[in-house]
Amino acid sequence: MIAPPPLPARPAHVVYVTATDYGLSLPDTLNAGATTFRVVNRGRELHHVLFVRLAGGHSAADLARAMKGDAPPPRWAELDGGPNGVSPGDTSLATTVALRAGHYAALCMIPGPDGVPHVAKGMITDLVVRPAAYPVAAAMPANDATITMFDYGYRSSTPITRATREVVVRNDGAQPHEIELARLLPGKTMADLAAWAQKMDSPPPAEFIGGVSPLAPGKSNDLALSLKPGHYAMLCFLPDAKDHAPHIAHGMVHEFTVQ
Ligand SMILES: [Cu+2]
Repeated sequence: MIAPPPLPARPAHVVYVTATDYGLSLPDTLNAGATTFRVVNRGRELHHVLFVRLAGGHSAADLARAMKGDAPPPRWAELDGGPNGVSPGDTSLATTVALRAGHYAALCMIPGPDGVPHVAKGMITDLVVRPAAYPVAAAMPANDATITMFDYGYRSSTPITRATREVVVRNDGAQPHEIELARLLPGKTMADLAAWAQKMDSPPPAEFIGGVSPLAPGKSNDLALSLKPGHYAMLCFLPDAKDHAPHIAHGMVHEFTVQ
């Protein structure tokens, strides 16, 4: 009997997902286990990848239909994160998702200037995850900080600095949450970013560098950081379950400076 080779501490390969206006290109089949993704944005609008695990034999097309209008994801769809929004022309930070065998949809929920989420323009595709030969949890990378998301805010186990590399991001809230990481352009403030986010119809006062796409309560992703000096904000744009206002309006913003 041949033993499987030992697993590297960090997954050796990265799956690059190409985003265009309006499509996502990625493999249609992957193996279960900790899988690291980066989004390459070849479009003119902001894009991310959100992995949604589908139960009950549902497909990506079923999910697209169920999410028409402003409807929240249905009960059979579990938000599993992924690499969050990255500015046009850039490649996102690497985000690791513990894929489990089954059927997923990969999609972009970010709206354009017209307010229509990209998923409604066809930016959604099916992903089949095959069973792996080893336990999924064993392959998640080691980490040096944990960021906890809650209703409504972020808590970091240790300050985020230039030296911070692997971060576990976990949702301890009762609602889904995300981390969108923005680096403010020189001279711009959080107020400028908040004002821009209301309409998104002008060039943003920040660079979006990725993060963790929406995660269901209790779920986690790993985020690989390598931050250059600057003024950053992590934000959650998800609509609130009660008043539908984006979570940034409930104070879900964390500003920090990297020296
Ligand atoms: Cu949130």
